[in-house]
Amino acid sequence: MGSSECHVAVLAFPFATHAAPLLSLVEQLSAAFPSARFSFFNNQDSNSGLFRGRKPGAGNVKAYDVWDGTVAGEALVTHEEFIMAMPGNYVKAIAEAEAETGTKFGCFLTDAFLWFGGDLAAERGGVPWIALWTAGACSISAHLYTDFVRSLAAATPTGNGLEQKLKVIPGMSEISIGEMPGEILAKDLQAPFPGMIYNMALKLPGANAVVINSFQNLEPTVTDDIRSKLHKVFNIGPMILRQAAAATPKPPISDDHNCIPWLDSLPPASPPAVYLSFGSGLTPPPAEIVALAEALEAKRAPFLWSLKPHGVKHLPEGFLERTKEFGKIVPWAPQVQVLSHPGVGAFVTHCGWNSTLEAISFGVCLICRPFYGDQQINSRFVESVWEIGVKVEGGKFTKDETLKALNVVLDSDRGKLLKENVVKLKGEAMEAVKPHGSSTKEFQELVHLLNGYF
Ligand code: U2F
Repeated sequence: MGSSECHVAVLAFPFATHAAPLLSLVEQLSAAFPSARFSFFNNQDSNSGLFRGRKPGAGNVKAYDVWDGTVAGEALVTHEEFIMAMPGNYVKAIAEAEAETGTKFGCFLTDAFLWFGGDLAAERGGVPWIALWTAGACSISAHLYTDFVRSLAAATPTGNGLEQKLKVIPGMSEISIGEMPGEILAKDLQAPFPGMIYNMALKLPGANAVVINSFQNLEPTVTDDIRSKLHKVFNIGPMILRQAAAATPKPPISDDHNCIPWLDSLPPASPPAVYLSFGSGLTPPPAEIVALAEALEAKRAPFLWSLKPHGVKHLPEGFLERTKEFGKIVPWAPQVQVLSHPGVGAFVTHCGWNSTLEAISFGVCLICRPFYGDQQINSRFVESVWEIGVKVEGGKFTKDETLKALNVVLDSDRGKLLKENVVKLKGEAMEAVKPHGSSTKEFQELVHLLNGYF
């Protein structure tokens, strides 16, 4: 496909789980457009993780490092410092790549956070700008209504009114103002992170298309509404299931800490296992690690906990010894394989979008403790819209509230209903990625659109 060679600039945001879904999209597109070239701009740290084990220059995807503000020997910069180096760091690397190849980029495919993709495309004669939103339609909707939400928040008396539900935003009637991403309610919209997100909300309606890692039946009302605000929206997820259904599925992720054999070794009569993980970068505060540990010890259900060493050191004394018969703690788990294991019955999570979608894809109920960004909205959808899990009461892990949530999900009639709902959604996710499913169709429409440009 693609009559002539097109050179696509792919601009990744190097933090959290942003660059990986973008690379996954690029791989799907590069298979559809074998004669196109994809230059993947990202910081060195993220590129080295993402491209580890690949032959340099293999296929039609090539990684380029953008400067991230570090000077040799210095610690990695913060997100804020990186954002302050933008867009100059990308502009410089793009100019170097264009000089190296002698061709201008004919398309920009960027993480939606990188709002300047549209400007770079316009500077090259109005070539297309395609943006990938790595979270759900529900959170992009929130950003597109930033000015409206801020005006509502400003009109509420201090502190009160943040519980007001956003009934007038289609599909968001269960979400309260206080559950909006912090960047939307930020005092200073010029600060680096809120500024980047606000610019994104202003610029995205100018993108030729916005691609979302979700599927139509998951958020139909929200999606239909954002379709009316953006040029084109392509819901092509869950990408993790699309990958599994692909002709050449990815090799399984390594299981360095033997999580799967451990799950396999649980006796058939054992209660369902609890899996705990808080995404790529979060570790709950020490008091919440203690509360979680106390709840797990009291519950005595098997548990697998992805917890970094700096979190392990806050576990109560003797906890590891006392729980060694039924618990396992690892610094990193092959989460997708864990969630697809039949022995897992509950997922304690921060509700990052990838984790939420992975739980849905494999039919596992969630216990949510959101921290920042879209996580509050995702958790509210989990509890009140899809009814596939519960939020921890009070917003933080305490022993009693965690135990209560575990009991609801694992051992109650409500838990059975949540399980039925998540299994139903899993079925819809699997339908979406079938050859005639909605996400497959929308991916083909994206390819068709790009074919017109390339
Ligand atoms: C940010 O996401 P995070 O990286 O914090 O969290 P997720 O979106 O849930 O993605 C975590 C990924 O890391 C994998 C897991 C997910 O694909 O399978 N993983 C794993 O394989 N093993 C582990 O032990 C732990 C995790 C942000 F914080 C969120 O709010 C956003 O929704 C998200 C997307 O924009 O980015």
